[in-house]
Amino acid sequence: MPKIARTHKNNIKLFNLDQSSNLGQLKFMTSAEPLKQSEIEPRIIYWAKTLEPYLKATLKADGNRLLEAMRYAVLGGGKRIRPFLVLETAQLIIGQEPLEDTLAYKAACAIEMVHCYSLIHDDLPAMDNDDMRRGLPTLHKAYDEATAILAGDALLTLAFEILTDCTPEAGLQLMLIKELAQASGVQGMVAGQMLDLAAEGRFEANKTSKSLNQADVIHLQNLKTGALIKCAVRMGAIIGGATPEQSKALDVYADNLGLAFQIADDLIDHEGDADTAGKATAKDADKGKVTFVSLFGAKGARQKLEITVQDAVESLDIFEDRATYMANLARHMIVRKS
Ligand code: GRG
Repeated sequence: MPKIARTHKNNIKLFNLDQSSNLGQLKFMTSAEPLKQSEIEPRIIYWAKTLEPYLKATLKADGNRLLEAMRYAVLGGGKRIRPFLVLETAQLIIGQEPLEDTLAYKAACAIEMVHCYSLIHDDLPAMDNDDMRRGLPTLHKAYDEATAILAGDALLTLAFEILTDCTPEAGLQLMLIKELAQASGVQGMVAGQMLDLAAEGRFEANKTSKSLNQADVIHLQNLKTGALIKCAVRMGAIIGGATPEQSKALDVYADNLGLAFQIADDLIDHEGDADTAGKATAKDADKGKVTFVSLFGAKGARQKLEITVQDAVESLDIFEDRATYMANLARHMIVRKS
């Protein structure tokens, strides 16, 4: 494996899995009042830390180049937001702390693998052509393009293999497989990526970017980013055995969280610095991309973010103070910098 020095100091600070987690009860607030970064970080680190052994066990090092590349992409940091959502939602419904549920951890591994595959492929020269990801050289820079394509392919298929072995209950297995397949492919993330490239004018003879309206941007982002975030919450709800009323509330939460996540991402691209973000910023404007910032301006995008976070928080009312961490994750979108 190529020796790459980890250069992104903030990544280490925020997601150092060896640091001891302060799991004290987080403050519960009913408004969308933004959190300080530190108020949700312990919980993000907690789930990331408990997930890590499962990821490492699934991707055991054996000197094989393909597997090493997959390990580089998966084990090299990341906030693990989608696993957070699977595990936190399952725990919310099951009501057991700590969560002793191998199924939930396997589902969390599976969705993180799909997410990592999407990042590898998104960074390729044919897509977004990025050199940095999670504060490290992107996979095709650290290895080569062919290995990066194949590592992405292998992660995607491995995700589904994990789900075929996650529970003896065949019906439950199939529900999880269907959720992840629908969210990842032609009805979800891949379709969103295709719309994104089309909006850039990639498939036009003159390569002119398209002018999208707000509804177009929301539709595109719901598919590209929102579908997998919603899938994470839905997988947690399925594993926990949520009631129809709980599932409905969680769907509303997930829709708003996905939107808030994307608006925050647009603001990071517009205002953030590459060192803190762990990836190149100021790319959207250069490409003439229509984003929430280009549609509403930075101030307007921030207002929309706050309203969306408020909606996400309110959708959790039926859980009273048991959904504090999930509400706080939504509030975190207002201050997130990476
Ligand atoms: C190539 C099939 C295919 C899909 C690509 C997810 C995606 C679709 C592209 C990523 C481009 C991007 C930056 C989208 C904005 C939202 C997003 C998914 C950000 C990255 O997710 P984080 O912040 O990443 O959760 P970490 O590194 O923390 O896991």
